Amino acid sequence: MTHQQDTLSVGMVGYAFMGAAHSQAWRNAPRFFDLPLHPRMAAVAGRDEAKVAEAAARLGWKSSETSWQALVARDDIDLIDVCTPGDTHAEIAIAALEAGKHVLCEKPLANTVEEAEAMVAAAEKAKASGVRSMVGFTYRRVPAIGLARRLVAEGRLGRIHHVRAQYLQDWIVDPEAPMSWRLDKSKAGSGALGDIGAHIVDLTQFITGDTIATVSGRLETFVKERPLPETTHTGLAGTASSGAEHGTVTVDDAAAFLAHFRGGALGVFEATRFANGRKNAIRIEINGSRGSIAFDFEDMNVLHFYDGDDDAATAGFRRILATEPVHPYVAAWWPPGHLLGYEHGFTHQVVDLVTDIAGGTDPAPSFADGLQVQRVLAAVETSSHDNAWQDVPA
Ligand code: SOE
Repeated sequence: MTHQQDTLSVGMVGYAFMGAAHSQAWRNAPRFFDLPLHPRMAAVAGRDEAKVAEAAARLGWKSSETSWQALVARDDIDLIDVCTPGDTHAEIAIAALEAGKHVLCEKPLANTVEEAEAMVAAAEKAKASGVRSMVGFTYRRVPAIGLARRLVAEGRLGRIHHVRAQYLQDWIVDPEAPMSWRLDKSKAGSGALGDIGAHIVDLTQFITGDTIATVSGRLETFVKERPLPETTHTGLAGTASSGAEHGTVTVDDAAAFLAHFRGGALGVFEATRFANGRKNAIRIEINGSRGSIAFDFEDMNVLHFYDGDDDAATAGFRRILATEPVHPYVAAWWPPGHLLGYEHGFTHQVVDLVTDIAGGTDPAPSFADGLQVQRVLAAVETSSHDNAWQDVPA
């Protein structure tokens, strides 16, 4: 499927926050990792001709298109990278797969279970002709998270009893923070639940190798009306317009839920954009019969590990700096102690995807994994609505 033997020609849709992160990854991956195919940053698509051309020049893309359809129609492109809001994921990804392009799609996979199911069907069909697809849960590719999964898989935690996960942000705690697409259900599907709750659902299932069977949750929208934004945005929250016009927030500001894993573990989850002072805190603690691990993305190079087999006199959580060459992905970067950051997960994602495409293997997380996370999110919404525990279909 590749355009030239040793090249993977990439077209990206969208060029805002995620587009910038993905661009950096496509640029950096071949500079630090020995890749089997060389990514060629062929084109970026967006609706505004001048802005997309400026973004192409700034982010390193060779050309630009003013519609995703034009991008998908180009026969010099092997892979479509979807970095748009959730309401367009299904349409773009399915069209790209049907055109024989590999697809990398931002999380959450879609805005509804139905859309996600259609995407999985398209991905399964395309797979028969060697077309690959992946959903972008990049935090899986933080070295300390990879180490956590390895410890669980090696049995170092024993049987898992507790899974505790929080994703805490505060970028809309100010009631004057303006409306944005992330606060609009028709664009984003859901609020904190899908935007950041999806990450902790994926991460905890990735680390434990287990899946969530049933949930009981509550969603809350603390601020229901917000000023409409100015057209220019600064940061996630943007800038409010000086006029008094307001829009209605149609998604959750926060989600809290209990979960029961198929393997028997009890889970407690929290996803919020109102945790004043917490900027991007992804906190995960897992307790097993032999030990525990604890992680916080605000100190993302570190994994805390408690080994219950240690001598009682000296046992305690040890702070592992996951920057050794033996830790996942780290050997390609800097010497020990020279820390990695947010953007490295995106680079690792490109490395894994390109390696799978070249090797003819299935990338993970697959669209089916994305659908499974979507089912958990939908179950939390239903549980909140019905005030009852809700099973997650296997
Ligand atoms: C905004 O809440 C956001 O950018 C999410 O959309 C990302 O998935 C998360 O990684 C950081 O926060």
